[in-house]
Amino acid sequence: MNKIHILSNRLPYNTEKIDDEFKLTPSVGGLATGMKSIYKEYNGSWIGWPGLSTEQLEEGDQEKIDKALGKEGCVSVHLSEKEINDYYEGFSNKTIWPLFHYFNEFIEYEYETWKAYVAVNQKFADAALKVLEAGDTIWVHDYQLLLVPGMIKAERPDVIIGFFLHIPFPSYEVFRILPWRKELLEGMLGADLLGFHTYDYERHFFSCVRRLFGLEINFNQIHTEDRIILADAFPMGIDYDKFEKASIAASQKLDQEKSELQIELEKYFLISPDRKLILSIDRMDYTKGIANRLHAFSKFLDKYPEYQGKVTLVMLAVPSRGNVDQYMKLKKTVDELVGEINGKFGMVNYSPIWYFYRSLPFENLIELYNASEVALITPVRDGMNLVAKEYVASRVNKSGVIIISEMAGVSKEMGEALIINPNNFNEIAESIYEAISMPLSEQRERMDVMQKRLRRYDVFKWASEFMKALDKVKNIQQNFNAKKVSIPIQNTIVQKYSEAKKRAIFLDYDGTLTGFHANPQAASPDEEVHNIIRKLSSDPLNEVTIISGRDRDTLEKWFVGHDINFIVEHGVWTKVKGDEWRMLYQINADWKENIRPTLESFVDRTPGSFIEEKNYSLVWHYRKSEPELGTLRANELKDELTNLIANHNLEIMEGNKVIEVKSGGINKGSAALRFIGEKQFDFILAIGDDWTDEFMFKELPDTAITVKVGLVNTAASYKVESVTAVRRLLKAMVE
Ligand code: GDG
Repeated sequence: MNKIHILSNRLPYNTEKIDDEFKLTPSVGGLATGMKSIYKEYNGSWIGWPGLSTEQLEEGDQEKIDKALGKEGCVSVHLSEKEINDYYEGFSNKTIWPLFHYFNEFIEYEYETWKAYVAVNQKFADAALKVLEAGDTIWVHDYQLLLVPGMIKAERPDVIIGFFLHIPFPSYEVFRILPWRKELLEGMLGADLLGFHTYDYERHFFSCVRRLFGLEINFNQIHTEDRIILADAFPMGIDYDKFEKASIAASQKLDQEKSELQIELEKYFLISPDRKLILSIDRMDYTKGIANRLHAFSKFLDKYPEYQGKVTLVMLAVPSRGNVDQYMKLKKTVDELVGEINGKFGMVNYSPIWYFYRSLPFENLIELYNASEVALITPVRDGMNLVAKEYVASRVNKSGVIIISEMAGVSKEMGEALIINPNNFNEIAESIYEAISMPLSEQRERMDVMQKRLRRYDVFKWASEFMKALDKVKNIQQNFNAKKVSIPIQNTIVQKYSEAKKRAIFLDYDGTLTGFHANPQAASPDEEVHNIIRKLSSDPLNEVTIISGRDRDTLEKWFVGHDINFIVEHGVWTKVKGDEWRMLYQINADWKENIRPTLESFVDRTPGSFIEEKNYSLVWHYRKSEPELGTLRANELKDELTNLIANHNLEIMEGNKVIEVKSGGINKGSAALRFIGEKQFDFILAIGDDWTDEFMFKELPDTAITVKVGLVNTAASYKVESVTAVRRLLKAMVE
């Protein structure tokens, strides 16, 4: 069976040395839970750092750890203190983390930590390459390992790679700030499937891919030179059952089984039954909006003094990255704010805020979820936020209200929650009021809908949906490969070529013999193209034809001295070698004056676009425009043109970053057929890249070898991935 491996910064176990042996305790996080079901079921390995630096290990320890973890199917990547410091605490947490969470002022640009990030990513990739076998799949996780997909793909193009980002993907305007933006994106594009929590992150990613690499994106498929990459939103779920069961068990505990925390909680409510708890749980991180929450809570107590003495905020802040400057400052700010608010509103038997700066056992977490009538989740940025989902799953009696920041991914899935802007303290204060005064029936209605959804789309469903998408991308790529000109197919084509007695070869120019240029006039053939065409046309058995949408003057000038035929302007003009230019159809160009003003208005409104005028067509080019605006305007223009050309014998053709209006009834297909006429060719080859070439693929006889450049659906019998591959094929024929 083909295996599925998992790769993440940390392995799903904590390691502790007891009596010279290493004891493993499973991690309880959502990722560990979801992924364990996958890698064990599919017989794969989990590759990651075991959590102790090499300096913390004595001689022989590494082998012991490897052995203990090996039994659980884990492969350790050992890291030194310096590596952890530079790659993890440095580039991952001081550069990528603030950048992806829009904290530009916190970003550090250190060449040293970037180098370490590259080197450690390579270390992870190498560890993966050691275990990967043919047909295997690997699923890489999160922002610490953005380069790994590219590194694995470079060595093992056959392996299917998934990547999931657990934090937001920022907008292009923020992402572009980073000096190493292209490298990071290139690394991610090594994956075959990219998963994000929300559609917003996905579209930010697409926008970066378009702007930084100019790649084509169709729906959610990215077309690179040799692959199709899928990206999609997979909102991560939780182990719903686990929280529900734990919550039921907690509420059924006998007095002697109750935890200290539970006893304290019950005492609190004994003082007055209309007391209420508001809960917040997060890592102490500047992205979580902890200070915002405190300001808003203070505002609430000010505005609604009747709740002083009755409403308490239980705030669990788990220590995180405590040796980083910004985190130390944050801790200080939070400590001071808590002190201030407790000082201002506290009473002898009432503290407005219970503040825990530590992590609590799972059992206590559930008790807090159970006891709190409101959950207050206020991040200023958060990829998803699982605490919100855990709170909902734990509310077995369906009471409780959840307040969520619109900046957390989870808000997209929870329309029934009270959604707030974390910077609007007044709005948060009002939402707290609304939450604690919400009628029970409404609480239950809202909770019920959220629970049903979270139960359905739990962490196991999330993982299986991702796996399904990996299968889908595998199929898409296999379909592409089925038509791809592989070495054996190329050999067959060459064989047929050499056995043939009379050959017709139709070659499109832009995107086929040569790559695209921002300025179409700058795309003249290079020496390699001249050599190929010279060799092809010097064989007396060959009829070589350049078949293009370009105008005749340009092509004739570029190919002066070559003994070849031309079919240009999509078939309007033909020139058989040694003969004059001939117009195949009687057409006129009077219509141009009616269409030109429309195109000009689009040029004015779309910076970077321009009009190219050919004898019988007008072309609007937008390759140099800002990509999203260009695509948007192209759709608008098509729409306007469709109305304009009604009742005229005109056609709109959409090429690669161009929209062309031309006289109707003429296309490369009919022109190529006319050229063949009664001649008896025993080898016909046609190569082209855009949909104007599809006419040629469709109309040529079935025996013709038709080749599409690019990965999209086509009527051609074969595909190649690039201009380079076209040249490779032609060279193989002539050599
Ligand atoms: C990143 C993204 C995204 C917290 N305190 C205790 C404790 N926890 C558990 C919670 C929850 C988890 O930690 C926190 O998960 P979040 O999703 O809220 O946040 P991050 O740690 O920042 O995670 C985030 C996530 O990845 C998944 O993709 O949602 O946006 O930033 O499960 O229950 N658990 C225990 N004691 C604690 O004191 N036992």
